[in-house]
Amino acid sequence: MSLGCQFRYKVLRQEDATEATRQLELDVIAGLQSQPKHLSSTYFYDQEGSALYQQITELDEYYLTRCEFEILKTHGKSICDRYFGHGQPVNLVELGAGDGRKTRVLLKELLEAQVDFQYVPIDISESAMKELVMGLKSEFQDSHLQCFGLVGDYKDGLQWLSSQQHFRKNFVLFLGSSIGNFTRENAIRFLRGLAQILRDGDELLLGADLLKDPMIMTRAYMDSKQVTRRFNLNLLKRINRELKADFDCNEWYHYAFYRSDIQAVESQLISKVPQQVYLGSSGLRFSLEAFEPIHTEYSHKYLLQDLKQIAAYSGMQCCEFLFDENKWFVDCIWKVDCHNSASKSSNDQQHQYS
Ligand code: AVJ
Repeated sequence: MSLGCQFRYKVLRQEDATEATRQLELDVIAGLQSQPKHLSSTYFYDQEGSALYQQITELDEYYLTRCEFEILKTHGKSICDRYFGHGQPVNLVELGAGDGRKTRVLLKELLEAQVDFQYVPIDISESAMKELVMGLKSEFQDSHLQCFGLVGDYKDGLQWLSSQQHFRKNFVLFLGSSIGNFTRENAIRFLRGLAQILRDGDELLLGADLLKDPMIMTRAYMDSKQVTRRFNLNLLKRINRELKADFDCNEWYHYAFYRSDIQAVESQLISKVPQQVYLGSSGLRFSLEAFEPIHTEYSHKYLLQDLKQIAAYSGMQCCEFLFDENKWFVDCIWKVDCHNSASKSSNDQQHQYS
C-alpha cells in the first residue's frame, strides 16, 4: 500500500492574507457605519474562534452536533447502500470539513461496505487542511481510505472536480446547519450555484436545524458555561488584533434570542457603556451608545416545507429526510436535477425573495 499517495491534498488557490485583511477592514467599516451596526459571522473562525466553536459543539445545550452525529450513526449504513457503490466510483466531497469528526462515521461505513470512493474535503485554509489530512492519516493508516483534499474556496474545488473527474459521481456534504448563517435568499443563491457546478445525478447531503421549543433553540446560543459568549466576543478581539482597534472587550453583553418572525436565533454584542472605538488601520473612529447592539449572526431554523421549497428553488430534487430520534435536526439528501433547475426557478424566486 503506497501511503504516500493515500492521504494528500492539492492547493488550487493560495490564501492571500493581505487581501483577507483588506476585506475584513472594508466589511468592519461598513458594518460599524450602518445602523443598526453589524459584523459578519464569517469572521468568527480565526484560529481561536475555530477552537471555541469546537468547544461549543461539545456543550450539552448545543444539541445540533449531537443530533447530526446520531443521524449519521443511525442512517450511515442506508446512505451507503442507497447512494454509493452500484459500480460507479464516488467523490465524497465535504464543504468546510473542520475537524471532520462527524464525517468519520460515514467514512467508516463506506470502508466497511468496500465501496469505490475517495474523500475530498474542500477548505480555504491550508493549515486546517494539513491538520485534517494528518489526523485522517493517523486514524486510517491501515485502511484503504483515499483522501484527496482541495485547498481553495468551494467554487474552485467543485469546478476542478467536475472538470477533472468525469467518471466519478459527486456526493457533497454540507453538514452542521452551516447553511443557517445565510438568509433564505442567499441560501438559495448559494445552493443554486452549487447545483450549477455539479452534474445531473450528483447528490447533496445538507444538514439543517429544525424548529423546536424556542427556549431550547435559545439556550443553544446562550450556554451556561458562556463558551458562546467568548466565541462571539472573539470577533472583537480579532478586530482589535488584525485592524489595530481598541474595543474594550470587558464591556459587552452577549445576547442571543429566537426570532419567530424570521425563524432564526439572532446573536448580538451589546455595549454596556458608551464607547469610542478607534480603528487604527484606517484611522476611523466609531461611537456606540450604552446598550447599543452590534448584530453578529443569524442561525436560521427550518420547517420541512421550507427545506422542500429551498430545494425546488435551488434546482434540486428531495430524495429523503433523515432525522434524529427527537426530530430536532435533519440531514436532507437532494439530487441535482438540471431539468428543473435555474431556468425554471429564477423568475419565481425573484418575485418571492428580492
Ligand atoms: C457553525 C453556523 C452551524 O449557527 O449554530 C454556534 C455557529 N454560532 N454557536 C450555528 C454557532 C454560535 C453555528 N454554525
